[in-house]
Amino acid sequence: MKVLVIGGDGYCGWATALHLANKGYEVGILDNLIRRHWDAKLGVDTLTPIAPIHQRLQRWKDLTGKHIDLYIGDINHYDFLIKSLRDFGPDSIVHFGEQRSAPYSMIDREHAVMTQTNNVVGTLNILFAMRDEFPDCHLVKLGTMGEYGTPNIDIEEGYIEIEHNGRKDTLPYPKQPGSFYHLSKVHDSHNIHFACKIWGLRATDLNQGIVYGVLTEETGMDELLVNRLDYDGVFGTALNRFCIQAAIGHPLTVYGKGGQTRGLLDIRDTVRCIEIAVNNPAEPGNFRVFNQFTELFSVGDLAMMVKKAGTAMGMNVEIDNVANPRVELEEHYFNAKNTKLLDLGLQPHFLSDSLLDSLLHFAVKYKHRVDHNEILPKVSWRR
Ligand code: NAD
Ligand code: USQ
Repeated sequence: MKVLVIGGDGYCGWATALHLANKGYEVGILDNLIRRHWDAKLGVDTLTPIAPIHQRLQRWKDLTGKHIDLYIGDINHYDFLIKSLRDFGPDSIVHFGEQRSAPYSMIDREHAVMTQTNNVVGTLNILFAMRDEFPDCHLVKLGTMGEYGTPNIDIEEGYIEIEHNGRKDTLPYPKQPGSFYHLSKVHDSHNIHFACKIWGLRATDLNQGIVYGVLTEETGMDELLVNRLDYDGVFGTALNRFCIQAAIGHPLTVYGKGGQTRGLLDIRDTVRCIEIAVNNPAEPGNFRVFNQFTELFSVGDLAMMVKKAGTAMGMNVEIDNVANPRVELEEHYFNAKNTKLLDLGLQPHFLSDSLLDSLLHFAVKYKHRVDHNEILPKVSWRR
C-alpha cells in the first residue's frame, strides 16, 4: 500500500513515515520544511539535533535498504500538490502538515491568520485533489482532542446522540476549542465532513491528545534518524517540557492551578494508531472520528510524576505554579472516550511503565543544548 505522509519532516510525521516504511508500506514524505523556518524565526531549536531531511532519508536507505520518496513543497500551492499526488499515486494520505502550536497561533493577528490559512487551505486543497483525481484514496487527518474543549459532560468519539423536543439525532459533538490553532482543526473537521458527504470521499479524523516521548523503534536506530523534541514556550508541550526542565534544574512550569486535564499518548502509540487507521480505511462517504489518546492526566499530575521520577534519578525537582498565560479552565470535569482504536487492536504504552525514565535520560543527554531563555512562556492569550 502506498502512503503519502504530509508533514513527514515533523515530530509525529517523521516517526510515522519510518514506522510505515519499516512495516513494508511504500512511503512518500511531502513537507515544505516550514517548521524548521518557524523555529529559526522564533530563535528556538529542538533539544535533539535533527539532520536535514535529505541526510535523514539517505541514512534510512543505507541502514535498511528502503527508499522513501520526497516531495518538498507547500500543500497551499495546488499545482505542486496535485503534481506530487499524480507522481506518487497514494492509496492513503496521512495529513500532519499543519501549524500545530496553540501559543504560536495566539502571538498576534498575523500568526493567527497564517495558522488558519495554512491549515484550512492546505486541507481544502487535499480534499479537492482527492475529489478530482483520487476519489478512492483514504484521508487520515490529524485532528486534536482540543477540538472538544472541556465540556461538563463525557466526550464521545466525534458524534453524540441528542434527544431534543421528543426527537433524536446523532450529531457532531459540540466543539469549544481554546486557541486559534485548535479552531483551525475544527474548521478542517467541518470541511472534511462536508466533502465526505457531498463527494463520497473517505476520511478518518484522528483527534489526537498531547504526544510525549522521542524514541520509536526506527528513530532510535541511528543518531541521524533522531526525532525532534521541542521544549520552548511556543512549540514545547507540557510533559516533554517538564522532563527537560527537570534535567536542567528549572522548576516545572505548571500553568495556574494545574487541574487542566488532557488526553496523552506515547509517540510509539501515535505511529501505531496511524498504521491501524491506514489498515482499516473508512467506507466511501464516511467521515469517521477516533479519539487518539491512551491516558488522561492533569498537568499537576504530570508534574508530580516527573518530580517523582527525577528525584529517583537524583535530581532536585521543584514545581512552580506560574501565572497562566492562557485563558482556560484550571479545574474541570474531563472524561473522554477512546475505545475505537483499542477495539482495532491498539496496545498502549503507559506513562508509568518506563517512558518517563527514558524521556528524562534523553533530556539529560542533550541538556547542554537548552536555551534557558526559552523555558518560561512569552505568549499571552489576553493581549
Ligand atoms: P510539527 O510541527 O513537528 O510537524 C508538522 C510538519 O508539517 C512540519 O515538518 C512542517 O514543515 C509541515 N508543514 C506545515 N505546514 C505545511 C504546508 N503548508 N505544506 C507542507 N508541509 C507543511 O508538528 P507535529 O507535532 O508533528 O504535529 C503533526 C500534526 O499532528 C499536526 O497536525 C498537529 O496538529 C497534530 N497533533 C500533534 C500533537 C502533538 O502533541 N505534537 C498532538 C495532537 C495533534
Ligand atoms: N501547560 C502547562 N505548563 C507548560 C505548558 C503547558 O501547565 O509549560 C498546560 C497548558 O496550559 C494546557 C496544557 O498544559 O492546559 C496542554 O498544553 P500543551 O502546550 O502541552 O498542549 P496544547 O497547547 O494543547 O497543544 C498540544 C500540541 C497540539 C495538539 C494538542 C493536543 O501542540 O498540536 O493539538 O497538544 S490537545 O491538547 O489534546 O488538544
